Amino acid sequence: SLGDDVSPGIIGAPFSKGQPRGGVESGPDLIRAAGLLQRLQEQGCAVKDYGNLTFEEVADDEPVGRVKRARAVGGANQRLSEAVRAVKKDGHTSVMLGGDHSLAIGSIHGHSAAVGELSVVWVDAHADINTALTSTTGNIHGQPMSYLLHELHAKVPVLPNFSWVKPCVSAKDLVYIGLRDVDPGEHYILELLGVKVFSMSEVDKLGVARVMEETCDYLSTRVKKPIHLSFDIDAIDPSVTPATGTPVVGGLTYREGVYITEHLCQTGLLSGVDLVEVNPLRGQTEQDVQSTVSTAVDLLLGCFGRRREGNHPTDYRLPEP
Ligand code: 4U7
Ligand code: MN
Ligand code: MN
Ligand code: MN
Repeated sequence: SLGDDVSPGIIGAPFSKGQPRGGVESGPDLIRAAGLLQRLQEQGCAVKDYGNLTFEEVADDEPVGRVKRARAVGGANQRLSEAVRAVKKDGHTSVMLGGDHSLAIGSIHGHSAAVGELSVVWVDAHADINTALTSTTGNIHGQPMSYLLHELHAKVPVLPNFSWVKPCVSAKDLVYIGLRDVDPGEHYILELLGVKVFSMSEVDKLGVARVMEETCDYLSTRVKKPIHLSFDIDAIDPSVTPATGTPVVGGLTYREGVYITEHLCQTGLLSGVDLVEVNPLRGQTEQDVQSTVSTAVDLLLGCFGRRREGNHPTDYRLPEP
């Protein structure tokens, strides 16, 4: 069985200030309460829970230009970066439970600080590559990739509490899957940098199996780098995962989402995972929240060896009559 050779190290990041809606800070506890740790153990994973990070209150976090809560977001991500780095140094596959997607800054930065150059697979309805200056909302959860890419370094102002962030990802090592709500400035950046994008149109055209084949071919044409998967739950269709802050119609099916995680697991290169933007306060009913959270759990199980055909421990023996 898969699973016995990988050990997830779980970090909860109950942080919401990369966007305006409360509730997303409950994500880590909800995902744990849905049985993530037990389910990972049942499938043979030696899982370690590092608990939830705590974040300092920031007084007078006035907007910087249009950008909101820069000091809080910068401080939280600095803390997260250190935590992810430590989990990687302990030998785990890091699993960051958000929280909003601004947390990808610290998660990817810390992952890269521990292991060096990474491939990043970003599964999302959105590209989250606005710079502080192209963003029309000022919400940093729509900007994380801009702080991480070498190629955008000269276009990104240094916000307060962001001086520790050093770009650590190359545009050629980034693949997007599931895009369907991309701002004009973001679309310009993606084209300018030649970033590999499988929007929902490509998923429709090629099917998810070819998308994943092409994703892995593309990422492994040069050296095989450890993979960081940053999974925004809003990549999945809101009929399945409605409890999220920025839902967009026309998303991935549950099966397409799970297939992506199964495929990345089978590469043997998955080294860090983010699961972000689960917000129980954005669900209309209890069922909305349940469906969103249990999909998040299933995506994470797929990352760590769960196969829909079934699994069994390598030392499984039939009982003798
Ligand atoms: B998420 C947006 F303008 N692009 O920048 C922005 F449409 O982490 C949305 O993917 C960002 O959920 C969504 O605010 C961020 C907007
Ligand atoms: Mn999104
Ligand atoms: Mn996102
Ligand atoms: Mn969102």
